[in-house]
Amino acid sequence: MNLFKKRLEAVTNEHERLITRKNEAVFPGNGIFERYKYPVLTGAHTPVFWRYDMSSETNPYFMERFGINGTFNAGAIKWEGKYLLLVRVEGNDRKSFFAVAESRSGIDNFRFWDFPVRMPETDVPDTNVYDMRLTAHDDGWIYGLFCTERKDPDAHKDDMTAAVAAAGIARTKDFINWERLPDLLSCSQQRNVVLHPEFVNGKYALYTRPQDGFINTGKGCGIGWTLVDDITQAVVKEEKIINARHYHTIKELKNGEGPPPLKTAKGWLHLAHGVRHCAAGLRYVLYLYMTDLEQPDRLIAEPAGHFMAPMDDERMGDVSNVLFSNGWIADDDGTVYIYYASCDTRMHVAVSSVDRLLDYCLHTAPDGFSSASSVDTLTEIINRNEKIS
Ligand code: M1P
Repeated sequence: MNLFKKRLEAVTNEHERLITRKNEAVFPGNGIFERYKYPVLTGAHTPVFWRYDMSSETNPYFMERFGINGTFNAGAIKWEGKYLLLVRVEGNDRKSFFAVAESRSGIDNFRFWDFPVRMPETDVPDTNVYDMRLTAHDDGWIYGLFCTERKDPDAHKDDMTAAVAAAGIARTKDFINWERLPDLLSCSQQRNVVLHPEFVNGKYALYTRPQDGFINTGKGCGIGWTLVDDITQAVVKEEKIINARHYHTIKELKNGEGPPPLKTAKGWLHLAHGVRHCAAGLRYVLYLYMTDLEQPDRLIAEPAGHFMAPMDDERMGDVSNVLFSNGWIADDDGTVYIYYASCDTRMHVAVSSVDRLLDYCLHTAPDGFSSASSVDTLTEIINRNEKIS
């Protein structure tokens, strides 16, 4: 067999094995959620015909022509009975783009659609687009809000890193055809902007993340909230911080809203990421908080510390020590599929339920902001348990 045929067969068989592999829940876990053994998406899950020129004439060595560096930070939605991920795919050239992958189970066998998303541009072309949050809004559209990154026009000519982040807004009914709306107008840079699924006082409501610079939030104190009259001309007029950063916590450096919140009988359930500095660099973990059903901008519960942090193989990747999530799906039976990425490299799933997540939020002590207060919380648990035994 010649090299082309040998490699074509090996690569195709390996790809098929990967995308048909069954996933397995990992027990016993912590009772709050179950992790799954295998990532649901990696660069190797992308179609062979994306990465390779399939012609023996023009690609006699059957070598990659378009390398995929990672598949991560995916938005998620249940659509026509299938679990869809709107994936951030990053090529070896460092550019990200969006692509849809679908699964019937939500935990395995995700398969990419044949073509990536062709996202229309505004008058100012995007250099890089990433981290889409999908919101099925009351107005009937499915919105995709994402970060659009462009070179800072005010940067010194020798500065090849200064960038500006803004919130791109697009909407669709089929995930193939997208209408691009003007970017969110804001006096600060913005990343991790998320559309609330319902109108609030007849307006569109956005979770924001104001930041002074491209990386540092600076005076931006946390996750913001703003109401917008017209989503086709969205402007941040008043911005209120609804989930603040705090000294010596998992979110002292920055935080950001994850996917759109889930509506539950006891309030809106939010998944977010928190970032702190440590000797190894930045550490990104996931946390949960809740807001009032009638007033989604009013915090009502927030367990101390992280809900999920990177562990084992999740620690390895392009940007180590990072978990990030911008997609989750709640099924009608209350099962919640939490899609999270590790180290800006691959996608995983963890499964829980609305009841379990509410129990976690409402019965885990909040942060007392000191060692002594943590000892008090622990002592109370031990004392209660002593009475049981
Ligand atoms: O590299 C970790 C994450 O960094 C950014 O998140 P944030 O704006 O909160 O710092 C984003 O670029 C995100 O894509 C990335 O996963």
